[in-house]
Amino acid sequence: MPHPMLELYGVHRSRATRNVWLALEAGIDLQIVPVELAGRVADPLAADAPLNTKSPAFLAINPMGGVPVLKDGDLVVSQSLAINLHLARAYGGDLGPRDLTEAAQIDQWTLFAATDVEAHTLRIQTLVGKGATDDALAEAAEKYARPLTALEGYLADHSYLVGDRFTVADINLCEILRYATAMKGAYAPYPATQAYLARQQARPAFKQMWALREAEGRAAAGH
Ligand SMILES: N[C@@H](CCC(=O)N[C@@H](CS)C(=O)NCC(=O)O)C(=O)O
Repeated sequence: MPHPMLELYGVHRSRATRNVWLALEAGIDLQIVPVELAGRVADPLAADAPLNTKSPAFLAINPMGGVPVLKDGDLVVSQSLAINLHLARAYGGDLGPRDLTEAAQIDQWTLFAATDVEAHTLRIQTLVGKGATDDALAEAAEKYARPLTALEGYLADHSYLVGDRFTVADINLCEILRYATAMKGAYAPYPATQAYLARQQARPAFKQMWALREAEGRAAAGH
């Protein structure tokens, strides 16, 4: 679908993955403007530092100092999930809502992901990264059980979250569920959720997004 020039400030190794996945699903041409995470830059405020999340020029665009940020003409949108909702509605065809009912359902699942799931999955990912004990991981998994049990019940008889088709709601939730896969067997007690996530991650656009992310990681590591 023809659309105006869309610029996404960020890097593939960030929450921009969810926007890149959606863009690849919808055939949206998203130009990446590289903005590195400050924590990955030796001296983020040095004169020769690459544009990063602490650069004054980037803070002028997003005072929160977080990527991604979308520029769509004069419209500047931060918050990765809001960016996806906008892209889906404006340029995503059936990835977006067909009516107000679907719009409410997409919002519901997106906010479920942001407010009921993300803190748990990020915590689990961080604990795994720090080499936490099995006990600490089990405790984090236990705290994650409530939203997962609710989701498992829904997915037991739904293939997708909204409208019996793949939508932006699935991208928004799956990218947030993904963090907890750092913990081996995190979704094993939730077979419908595990199978749902595996199905979405088998989509060509997800794999393309992941390849871009890995290529960026290799380039950053200097090989
Ligand atoms: N809720 C925001 C979070 C944005 C955010 O914190 N992004 C991280 C990268 S995923 C970041 O830019 N961190 C700043 C930094 O590390 O300097 C969103 O979903 O866009």
